Amino acid sequence: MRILVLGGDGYLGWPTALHLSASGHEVGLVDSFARRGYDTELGATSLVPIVSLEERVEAWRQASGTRLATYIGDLTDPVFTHRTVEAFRPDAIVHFAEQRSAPYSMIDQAHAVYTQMNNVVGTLNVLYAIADVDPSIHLVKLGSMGEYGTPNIDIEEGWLEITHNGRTDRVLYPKRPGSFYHLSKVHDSHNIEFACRAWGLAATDLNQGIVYGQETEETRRRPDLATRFDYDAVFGTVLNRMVVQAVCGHPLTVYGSGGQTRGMLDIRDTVECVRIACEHPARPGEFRVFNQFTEEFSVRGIAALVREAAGDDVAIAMVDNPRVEADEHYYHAEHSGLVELGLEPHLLSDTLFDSLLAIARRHRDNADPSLFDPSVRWRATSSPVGSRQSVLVA
Ligand code: NAD
Ligand code: USQ
Repeated sequence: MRILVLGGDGYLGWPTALHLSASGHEVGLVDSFARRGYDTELGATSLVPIVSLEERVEAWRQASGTRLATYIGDLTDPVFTHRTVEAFRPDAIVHFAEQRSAPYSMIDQAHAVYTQMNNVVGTLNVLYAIADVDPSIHLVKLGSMGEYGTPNIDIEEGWLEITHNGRTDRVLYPKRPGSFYHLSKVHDSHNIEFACRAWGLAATDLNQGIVYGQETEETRRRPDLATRFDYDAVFGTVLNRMVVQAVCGHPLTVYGSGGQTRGMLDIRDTVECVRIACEHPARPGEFRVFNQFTEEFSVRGIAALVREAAGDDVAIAMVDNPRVEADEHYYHAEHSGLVELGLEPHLLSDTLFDSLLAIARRHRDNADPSLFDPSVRWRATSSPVGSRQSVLVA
C-alpha cells in the first residue's frame, strides 16, 4: 500500500513510518517541525539525541535500501495539504500531526487557541483533501483514550447503544475530557464521523492510551534512527518521566493521590496497531473506533512498579495535583477490536527493566532536573490574551 504518515518526524510518527516501510509499504512523511519548535520554546530536548529528518531518512535508506518521500509543510495550510495528498496519492493516511500535550494546551489562552486551531483545522483540511482527491483513501486518525475522561460507567469502543424513554439508538460515546488538547481530539472525532456520514469517507479513529518506551525493532538498527524520548513536565508522559526521574535520583512525581487510572501501551504496539488498522481498512462511510491500549495502571501503581524495577532507594513524592481531574475513580474500558485483528501485546513487565530503564540509564547525563517538576497549572489563566509569540517574548 501507499501510506502517507502525517507527523512523521514525531515520537510515534517516525517509528511508525519505519515499521510500515519495513512491512513492505511505500511510505511518505509529512511534518511542519512544529514539535522541534516547542522544544526551543520550552528549553527542553529529547533525552535520547535525535538527528534531523533529512539525516534520518538517509539513515533508513542505508539501513533498508528503501526511500521515504518527505513533504515539509503545515496541515493548517489547505493548499499544501491538498497538493501533498494529490502528489503522493496514498491508499491510507495515518494522521499523527497534532499538538499533543495536555499541559502545553493549558499554559494560557494563546496555547489553548493554538492547539485547537492547529489540530481541528489541520484535520479538517485533511478531510477535504481526501474528499477532493480520492474519497476511497482510508484515514487512520490518532485519537486519545482521554477523550472519554473517567466516566462512572464502562467505556465502549467509540459507540454506545442507549435506550431512552423506551427508544434505542447507537450514538457516539459521550465524552468528558480533561484539557483543551483532549477536547481538540473530541472535536476531530465529531468532524471525522460527520465526513464519513456525509461524504462516504472511510475512517478509523484510534483512541490511543499513554505510550511508553522508545525503541522499536526498526529504530534499534542504528543510533541515527532513534525516536525522541520526552521526560519534561510538559511533553513527557507519566511512565517515561518516572523512569528518567528514577535513574536521576529525583523523587517520582505522583500528582494528587495517584489513583488516576489510564490505559497504556508499548511503543512497539503503537506501530503494530497502526499497521493492522491500515491493512484492514474501514468500509466506505464507516467511522470505526478502536481503543488502542493493552494494560491499565494507576499513577501510584506505575510509581510502585518503577521503584520495584529501579531500586528501593527511589523516593516517591505526592505532589499537589496541577491538573483538574479525578484522582480516585472507576475505570473499565473495552479494547478488543485490535486484538481480534491480530495484535499480540507487549507487557510492561517485559519492557520496564530491559528496555526503558536501560535506555534512561544510558542517557541520564542528558537530563535536565529543572524540567522534572510540574510547570503548568490548570486553574491558572495568566497571559489571557495575545499570540503564542508574544507570550514567548514576554
Ligand atoms: P509528537 O509531538 O512527537 O509528534 C507530532 C508530530 O506532528 C510532530 O513531529 C509535529 O511537528 C507534527 N505536527 C504537529 N502539527 C502539525 C501540523 N499542523 N502540520 C504538520 N505537522 C504537524 O507527538 P506523538 O507523541 O508522536 O503523538 C502523535 C499523535 O498520537 C498525536 O496526535 C497524539 O495526540 C497521539 N497520541 C500520542 C500519545 C503519546 O503517549 N505520545 C498517546 C495517545 C495519542
Ligand atoms: N501524572 C502524574 N505525574 C507526572 C505526570 C503525569 O501523576 O509526572 C498524571 C497526570 O496527572 C495524569 C496521568 O498521569 O493523570 C497521565 O498524564 P500524562 O501526562 O502521562 O498523559 P496525558 O496528559 O493524558 O497525555 C498523554 C499524551 C497525549 C495522549 C494521552 C493519552 O501526551 O498525547 O493523548 O497521553 S490518554 O491519557 O489516554 O488520553
